[in-house]
Amino acid sequence: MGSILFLFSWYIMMTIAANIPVNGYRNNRHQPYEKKRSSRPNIVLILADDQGWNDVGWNNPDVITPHLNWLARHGVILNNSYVQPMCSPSRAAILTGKYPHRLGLQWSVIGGNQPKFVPRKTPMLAEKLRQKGYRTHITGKWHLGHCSDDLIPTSRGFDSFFGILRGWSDYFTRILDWSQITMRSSEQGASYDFWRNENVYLLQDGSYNTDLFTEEAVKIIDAHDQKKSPMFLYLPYTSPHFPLQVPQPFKNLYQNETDTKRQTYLGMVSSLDFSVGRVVTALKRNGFMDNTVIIYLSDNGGAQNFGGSNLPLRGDKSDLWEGGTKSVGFVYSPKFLGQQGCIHPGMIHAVDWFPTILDIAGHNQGVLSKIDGVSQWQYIKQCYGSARNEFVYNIDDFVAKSAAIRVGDYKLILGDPRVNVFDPITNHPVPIDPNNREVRLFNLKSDPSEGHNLASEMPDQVILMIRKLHEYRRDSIAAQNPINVSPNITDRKSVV
Ligand SMILES: *[C@@H]1O[C@H](CO)[C@@H](O)[C@H](O)[C@H]1NC(C)=O
Ligand SMILES: *[C@@H]1O[C@H](CO)[C@@H](O)[C@H](O)[C@H]1NC(C)=O
Ligand SMILES: *[C@@H]1O[C@H](CO)[C@@H](O)[C@H](O)[C@H]1NC(C)=O
Ligand SMILES: [Ca+2]
Repeated sequence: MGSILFLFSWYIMMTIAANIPVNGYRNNRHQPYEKKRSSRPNIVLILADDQGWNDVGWNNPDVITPHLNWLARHGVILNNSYVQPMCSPSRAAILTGKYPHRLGLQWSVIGGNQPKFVPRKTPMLAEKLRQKGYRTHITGKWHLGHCSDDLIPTSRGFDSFFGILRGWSDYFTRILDWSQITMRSSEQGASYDFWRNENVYLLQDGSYNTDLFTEEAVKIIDAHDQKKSPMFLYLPYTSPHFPLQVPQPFKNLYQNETDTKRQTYLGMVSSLDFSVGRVVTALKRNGFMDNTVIIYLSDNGGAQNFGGSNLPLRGDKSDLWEGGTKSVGFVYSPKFLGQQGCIHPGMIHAVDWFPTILDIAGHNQGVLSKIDGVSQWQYIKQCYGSARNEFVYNIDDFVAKSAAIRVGDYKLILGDPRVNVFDPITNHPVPIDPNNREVRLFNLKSDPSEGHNLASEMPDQVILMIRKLHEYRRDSIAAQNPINVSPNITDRKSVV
């Protein structure tokens, strides 16, 4: 108990300190002995799960994220960075550089019992980095295919995996059980989901998943030998995704929050922040900060029915509005960024991280073919400009029959903007309307909250953008939507 109190008084002090200008890590006179470094930077990619636009300290001062604030304010804040509206497609785009409609992942996520996955022939980021001599680790949530051994992280480029294979699980029991969420679902059964590499890692000590991922990350950092190789550490946390669970002291940080869901959710955001602080401390302690690039993103917008908020943006997790697709994020690196402490206005899409990270790793961009992403590294470093002027939000001609595209300041949405079957407010399954023929056009520069549909005023712009969508849809493949199979994930081999 005493140590918890100590921890939290320290946490409050950090919160205060985070608002005071401090020296960069390089000026810190307690800088540890610097190990000889490899010529290529370590890359730490931290992914939050369902953290909304209004759920970080730099967008909303009521959110207590001192470590994230510090890193963001001393790095480059990404203010025009986009992802897919849900977990699996977003993670697939980030780790392959391809739009989900070219992977068959444009519809919803990979269900807990669904044999659905990133196509086997698609090269993934960790494989490419490993070829470049990187040590590659993932601790956290995979959610890119789990129905057979050749789809899990250690078969897709990672030297080590510690975490969960599916979309979520109880933070303390590590069991996925839909009845816990009160969400009606076609998925039945409850099963355990926590792994070390290819093996079930059974842990029934009541520890909190966020802490487990963090402790593993710290161990990986402490064990890493920079003289031998650079490191890619992928940290896809499950926070603040449901179920709403957090150790009480973090909830106590929001005693004035009257919405109990929001209170717990914000506690989860602060516990995530606390974890990021521990990871950064480990990087500093090992003398790695001078040779590391940290990238922080959320995989999609906040889910309002589980405490998230995307205000002032319109929409929610699982839809094509800005609230579902505009991600919070930053890049921090005292060594490699040209501009620091700035807000980057450049347009970035999830598919850009694959070539951008390979660019940081010194990979020749010319040999990357058949991807949709472009390296944004030079633009992020200068905190201005972009390698793109347009991107696809999604194209689903198979299940939802909807699409959305961005060109310059304009955004076109065709059909039902939701891509999930659950109503975000009531949690009840509300089938997508594939016959919805609505056309919506917005100027996001003058109307970032998508309030004023310009479609009837600007028919030429609508036609131009529909033409562009047709070009992108040429490479589309059918949406994978297989029926559910065995619910017992620990018996993975029986599934396919
Ligand atoms: C960042 O994005 C928000 C939301 O779209 C926008 O309102 C704001 O003006 C942007 N800030 C900067 C500095 O560009
Ligand atoms: C909660 O509200 C009280 C009364 O307005 C205020 O004194 C206190 O500082 C607030 N606490 C937090 C954590 O915001
Ligand atoms: C799930 O599969 C594992 C491994 O085959 C087995 O030990 C366990 O009993 C199964 N659980 C259920 C609920 O069938
Ligand atoms: Ca998510």
